[in-house]
Amino acid sequence: MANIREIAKRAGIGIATVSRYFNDSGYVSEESREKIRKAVEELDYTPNALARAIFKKNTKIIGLMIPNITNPFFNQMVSEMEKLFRKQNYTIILCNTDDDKEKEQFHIETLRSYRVAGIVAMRTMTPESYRNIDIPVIAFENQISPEHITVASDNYKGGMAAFKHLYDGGCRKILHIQGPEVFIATTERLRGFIEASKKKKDALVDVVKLETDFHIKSLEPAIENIKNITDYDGIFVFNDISAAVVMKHLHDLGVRIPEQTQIIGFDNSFLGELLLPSLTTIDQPIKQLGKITTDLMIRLINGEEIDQKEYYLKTTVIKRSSTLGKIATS
Ligand code: XLF
Repeated sequence: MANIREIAKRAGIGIATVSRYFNDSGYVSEESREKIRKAVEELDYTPNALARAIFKKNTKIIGLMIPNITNPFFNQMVSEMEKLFRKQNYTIILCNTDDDKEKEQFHIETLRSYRVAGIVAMRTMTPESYRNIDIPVIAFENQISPEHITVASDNYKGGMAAFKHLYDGGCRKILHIQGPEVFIATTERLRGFIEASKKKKDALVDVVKLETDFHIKSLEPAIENIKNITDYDGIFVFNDISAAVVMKHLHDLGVRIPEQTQIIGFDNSFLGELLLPSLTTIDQPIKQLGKITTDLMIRLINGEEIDQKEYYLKTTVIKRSSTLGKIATS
């Protein structure tokens, strides 16, 4: 394929002029324009949009850092944002970090070299790497700094609602399976759960922490290792995908859900409806989370100063068949 050097040669004018023409970055006489147009036609030249955009520093590309591409919740978040960014004529580049700091740093460098217009950093493991870059960045869940915008669900209230729902459904020996501390969202869910449980003196509460890479193959043994899991009449699992694995494990042990043990997850990803029994869960409002994140990003790209830095969206109990409680509290 022809390049601009060949165009310049064919048109009989300098490369700098041809470059100015393609980048719309300075004066080019009408006579030269005509010669360039003719050369472009003769050589069947298609200017490289990315190269041009990089040069002009105005790519219509957003980098989306996704912590775990196998998790349905993040699939749904990304689909929502991709749809909304596309409506604004932006394309996304999806970077899977696997919650790995080095992988994430590598992706940040790549996105910077592509001169992306903005980055959405979901559950970042390396907030410091975003602090001094000259691209708009929005954090989802784990914060970057007080100056950066953070969007998340109200995980604290969601944790409270999960406890209340199990308690209202008659559970008195309740286990919370907690996510890793580096996931701020799950630490907030735990905090809400504990806070709500303090008000109910007749409830016995235990917490176990899961530390795995959160791929199904690693989740299974981690959950099988939880001691005395059959002692509880209610289990709040920190996300839907882990709740699905807990349900499978209990099923294998012959535990009836919800008669013997009630289960509540967190996310309201599409997975919950497919399980048997279907999973009661705390809804993270995926559509609104996606909308607010894309809207804020477009505003930042347009150079707007946004004073409000934190956006925590309301969560709701979605009652299905894995629990007995009737009242949907939020
Ligand atoms: O980071 C949290 C933990 O897992 C995230 O919102 C999720 O609930 C997704 O499954």
